Amino acid sequence: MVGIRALQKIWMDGRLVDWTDAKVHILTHGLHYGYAVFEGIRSHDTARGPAIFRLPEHLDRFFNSAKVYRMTLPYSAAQVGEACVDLVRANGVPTVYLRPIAFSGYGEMGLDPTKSPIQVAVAAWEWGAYLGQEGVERGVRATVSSWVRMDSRSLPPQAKCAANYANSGLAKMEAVAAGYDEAILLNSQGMVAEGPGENIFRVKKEVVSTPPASSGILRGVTRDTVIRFLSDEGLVFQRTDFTREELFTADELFYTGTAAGITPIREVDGRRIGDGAFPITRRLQQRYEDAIHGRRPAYGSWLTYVG
Ligand code: PPE
Repeated sequence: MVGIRALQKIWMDGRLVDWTDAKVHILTHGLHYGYAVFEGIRSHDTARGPAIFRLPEHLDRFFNSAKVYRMTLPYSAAQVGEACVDLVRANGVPTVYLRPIAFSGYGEMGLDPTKSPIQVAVAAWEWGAYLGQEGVERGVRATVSSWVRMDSRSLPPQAKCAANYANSGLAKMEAVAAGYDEAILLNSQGMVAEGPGENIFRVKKEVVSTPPASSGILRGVTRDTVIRFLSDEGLVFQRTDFTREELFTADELFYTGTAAGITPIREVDGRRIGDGAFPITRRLQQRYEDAIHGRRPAYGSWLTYVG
């Protein structure tokens, strides 16, 4: 079963190749040891054609992730950004998810990746709501994972490395096997960290909070977007740790992410969150939809038009 519908092109090592030709050797180093860093970016349709949301911020994180892993990319951020723009244009589909990835390629085996060449690619495909359209509308059911989020002493969560997603995958599979939509991971101090592929926000008595970067999370671009929205909405916001029980007693909870957008969490481990109305989450969702589709001039600088 293949869920992904092929588009025409993929950018690979400096050029656009046909979708079916974007292949690697089975001894690709990064495939064996998880030595790959990646990004997830979205482009959306706007009145002025397709626009990529917060491309420079994603590129910045991409190159920071590479730096943590001593990876020197054979392309500049500007070149990878151009690859994203060229790819959206070449495929002719305005609403896509973009996946830049850099990884240790075919060269040597063994744990030192610096002996293998670094390959870079950008793929794009159509990806609907990460937790389903119904999840965006009605909210999802989450469970606190028995798996602990890895921390910066083991796998630095702020670097978006493929290896981190083994931890995410364990949590995700556990949640789905238990009949939930998604997991919430605690950090090694027992405080709430994030979802397997999303940041998390809590609303209590009109105060909105999210765990700080020091809680061991990926510093999400959507998280940053929401923080800006909160300031523009005049809402009280704090970066603060919170506990598992503070999830249960929240008035509203929601996930944020490029793939997930802003997705309400309506239940955590059998406890209904708030009264189910989620007024602040709904306002933020609306603002986000407007921003990504170019309907809010105040956020116009976040859009890179494909032309
Ligand atoms: N935490 C994690 C662990 C994470 O993977 C993501 C993105 C976020 C937070 C939110 O970051 P941002 O997208 O910059 O707001 N997860 C990506 C999906 C991973 C997947 O392929 O599955 C994404 O949303 O693109």
